[in-house]
Amino acid sequence: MITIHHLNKSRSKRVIWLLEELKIAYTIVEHQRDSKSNLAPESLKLIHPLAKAPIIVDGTITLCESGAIMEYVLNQATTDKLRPAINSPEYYYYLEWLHFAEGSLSLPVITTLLMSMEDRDGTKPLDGYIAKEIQLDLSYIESTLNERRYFSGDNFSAADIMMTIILEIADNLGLLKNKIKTNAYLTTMQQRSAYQTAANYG
Ligand SMILES: N[C@@H](CCC(=O)N[C@@H](CS)C(=O)NCC(=O)O)C(=O)O
Repeated sequence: MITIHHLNKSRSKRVIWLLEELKIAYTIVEHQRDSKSNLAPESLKLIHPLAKAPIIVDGTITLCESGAIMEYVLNQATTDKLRPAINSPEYYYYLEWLHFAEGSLSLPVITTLLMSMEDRDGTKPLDGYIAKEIQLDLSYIESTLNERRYFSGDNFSAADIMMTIILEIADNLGLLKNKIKTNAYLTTMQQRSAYQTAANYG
């Protein structure tokens, strides 16, 4: 059975909602935000190194990222009613919006939220937040690449294409210093001939 690690006032509402729509059984483990920092508690870190909600655990699978979890849950469902048929025009609209929510919209919305908190109560949620988040993410990437050759395992996948391009920006900003595995991974990706064809376009 799927266990949802739920953080109050968080995106894990998406997962509960989806499971309810699909009438799939689940259990919830509740985690409470720290009353001062509003951040997730240590208990969430014990479940996944990123300590971000939602996280689900189902047998040997532990998964974070709400969009990935939506796909996981839909793959367990006996009906495909909440995901358009692959290759239909609606499927691609579906994919675009599924990724848009976290890939594009969330950055400006959450940044506005954090900035409004600064104005409201004089705290400085942005102070150190970005640097801390980057280190958290880059450490997670480094430890993943320490265990796996590619992001999804032994084989190159589209996930590597998605990750390489954003990691190059991080590298250009000097954020990958001391990230030995990540730097080696980037070099390997940049040696692929298809990458080089794409890079020739500037
Ligand atoms: N892109 C991630 C975002 C995860 C995320 O930032 N979750 C927030 C709650 S909505 C969180 O755990 N915040 C607590 C913290 O950063 O300590 C997703 O869609 O799951």
